[in-house]
Amino acid sequence: MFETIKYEVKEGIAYVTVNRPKAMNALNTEVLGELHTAFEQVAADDEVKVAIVTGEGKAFVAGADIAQMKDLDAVAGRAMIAKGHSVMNLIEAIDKPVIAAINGFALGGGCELAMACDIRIASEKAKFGQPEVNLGIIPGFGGTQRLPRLVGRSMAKYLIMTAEMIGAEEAKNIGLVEKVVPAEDLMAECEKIARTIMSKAPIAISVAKTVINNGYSLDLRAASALEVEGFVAPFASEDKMEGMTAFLEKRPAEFKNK
Ligand code: CO8
Repeated sequence: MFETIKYEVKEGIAYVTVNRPKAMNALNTEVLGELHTAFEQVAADDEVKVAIVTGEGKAFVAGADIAQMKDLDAVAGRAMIAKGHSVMNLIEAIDKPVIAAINGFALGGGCELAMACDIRIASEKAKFGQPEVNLGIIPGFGGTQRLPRLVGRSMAKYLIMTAEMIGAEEAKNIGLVEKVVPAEDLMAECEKIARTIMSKAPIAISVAKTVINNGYSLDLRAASALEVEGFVAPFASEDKMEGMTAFLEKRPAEFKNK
């Protein structure tokens, strides 16, 4: 059903793999459209609890497709940017965690795709950068906004203005990724994290994601009000009763998503 990505669901995990290895998994309009459809499926499918997004071959995603972008005028460029933003915003908006398994180059739109995910795990072979200024443009899939929020304004300006490519360890040091693991352990580590998350109360996970994302750009008072509102749903759930009862009875909790 998909041409440029692979989509598979196994044991509660949706695997979304960008699959244009010959073009370093560059994001053209077709890939963006298919990613959008895939994440709509992630959102709609009750079997899916967590998604893992990765790239086929030696790149995670080496950016937007330069061959396609080259001949776009400003109007078409704006349309492509809107498509990119709708994918990144959808990943953030769905109430299930999305883990980026960054296997290789995460450049430009690829770094931006990773940044839209909730958790970033990098192979020690991964490389990161926002090289758009080399091409005479600026980041266009959220990089000017998400990168400063992750690594601070100064570091974001440094990376965007110099177009420097950094390795996985440095990405971890500046807060761009959470963990670096040997290449061969990347998927197992992401699956381990996914399973850990799946062992928690789903309602708590989804409300935590929503409150963190929606509150992040607000002032502290307004953001705290969001937490108060978000707190109520899991607090009134059967899973809250189960979680607290299980603790007091010294047994593992069995959550039922209720
Ligand atoms: N777009 C299109 N094709 C690409 C891209 C890309 N981003 N990256 C790599 N490719 C292609 C190459 O052209 C090459 O094709 P071919 O085999 O036909 O010559 C093939 O993939 C393999 O690439 P290389 O031979 O270059 O492989 P290397 O291992 O030597 O280098 C790199 C790998 C370092 C990843 C290198 O390919 C590279 O620098 N790629 C470009 C990275 C880049 O500049 N990314 C930013 C793009 S701009 C962007 O993402 C802006 C987002 C906002 C978009 C707004 C839309 C309007």
